[in-house]
Amino acid sequence: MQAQTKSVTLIGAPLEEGSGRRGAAMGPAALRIAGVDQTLIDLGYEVADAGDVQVVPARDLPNHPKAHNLRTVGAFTRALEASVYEVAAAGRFPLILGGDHSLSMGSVSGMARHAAQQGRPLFVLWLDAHSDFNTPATSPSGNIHGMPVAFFCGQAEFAEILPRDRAFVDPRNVFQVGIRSVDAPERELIKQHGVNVFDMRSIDEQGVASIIRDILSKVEAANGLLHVSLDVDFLDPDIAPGVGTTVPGGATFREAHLIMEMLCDSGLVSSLDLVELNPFLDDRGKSARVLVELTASLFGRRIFDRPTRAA
Ligand code: Z70
Ligand code: MN
Ligand code: MN
Ligand code: MN
Repeated sequence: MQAQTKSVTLIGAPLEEGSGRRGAAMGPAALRIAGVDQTLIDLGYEVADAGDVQVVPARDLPNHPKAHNLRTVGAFTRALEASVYEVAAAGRFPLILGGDHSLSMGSVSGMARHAAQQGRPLFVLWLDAHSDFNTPATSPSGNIHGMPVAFFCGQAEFAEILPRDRAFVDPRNVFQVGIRSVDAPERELIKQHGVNVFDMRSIDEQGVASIIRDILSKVEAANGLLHVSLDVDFLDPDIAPGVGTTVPGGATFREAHLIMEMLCDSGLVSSLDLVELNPFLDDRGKSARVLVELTASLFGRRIFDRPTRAA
C-alpha cells in the first residue's frame, strides 16, 4: 500500500469453532511457515508479529442452539475487536491470520471503531464464495462463519458479544465479489439491506478490473477506509484446495492477483483478513503459499512498474 502505512502487525487468530469442522486453527501457523512475515519485510515493511490471540470461552454468553460455539467465537470477537482497533489506532496495518471467517466479527468491528473515531466511513471488500449474511434465525448450519457480515452490519445480535452501541458497517458499504453460494433467506437479507454483490456471473461479464475500479472510486469519493476480507474459497479449488467448503468455479490465480495489484495501487486498503485456510485439507502447502503470494501483490510486489495513471 503505497500511500498507507509501512508498518504491519500480524495478528494470529487460531479459530475454527465458527466453521463446524477442525483444521482452520492451524491456519496462522501455516501462513507463518509459508513466509508471510519475511515476504513483507522483503517488500520494505516493518513487521511486528503479535502472536496468536488466546482466549477462554466467554462464560457470560449463552450456549446458543443456533450459533454453535458462541462462547468461543464471542471471546475471539472481543479480543480481536480490541487488538485490531489498537493496532490501527497506532497507525499500523492490522493483518489478521485466520482462522475461520467468524473472526471478521472482531476484526471488522475493530476497524469500524477506528474509522468512526477518524470520522471516516469503513468500506468492506468481501472476497468469498459465500455472502456470510446469515443470522442464527436463517442459518441452515448454525455455523457462525456464515454470519459475520450480518453481525458487523448490526443485523445479527446473538447476545451481548460487543456493546450494542458500537460502530457498525453500513451494509451499502459492503462489496462482495466472487459470490456463488447463497442460502435463500440470506439472499433476501442481502437485498433488503443493500449489500453490493458481484457474483461469478458479473465477474465473467464485466471482468474483475471494472468491478474493482468502480468499488475503489466509491471508497475514494467518500474518503473511506477499506478493509479487505479474503476467504480461501473465493479462489478456485484447483489453485486453493485447502479450505473446508470448496465451491467450484472460483476466481483464477490471475483474477485474484489483478485485484490485489489494483488494491495496492489505490493506497486505500487499511486492513486485511486471510481466512478459512485449512492446512489439514491442503495439498503440500499450496493454498497457504497462494495466500502469501496474493498478500505480496497487495503490499506492492509487481512484475514491472506501470506508468502512473493521470489523475
Ligand atoms: C452456509 C452457512 C460458509 C464459509 C461456509 C455456508 C457458510 N451459507 N462460509 N464456508 N466460509 O452455513 O451459513
Ligand atoms: Mn459451514
Ligand atoms: Mn466466508
Ligand atoms: Mn466462503
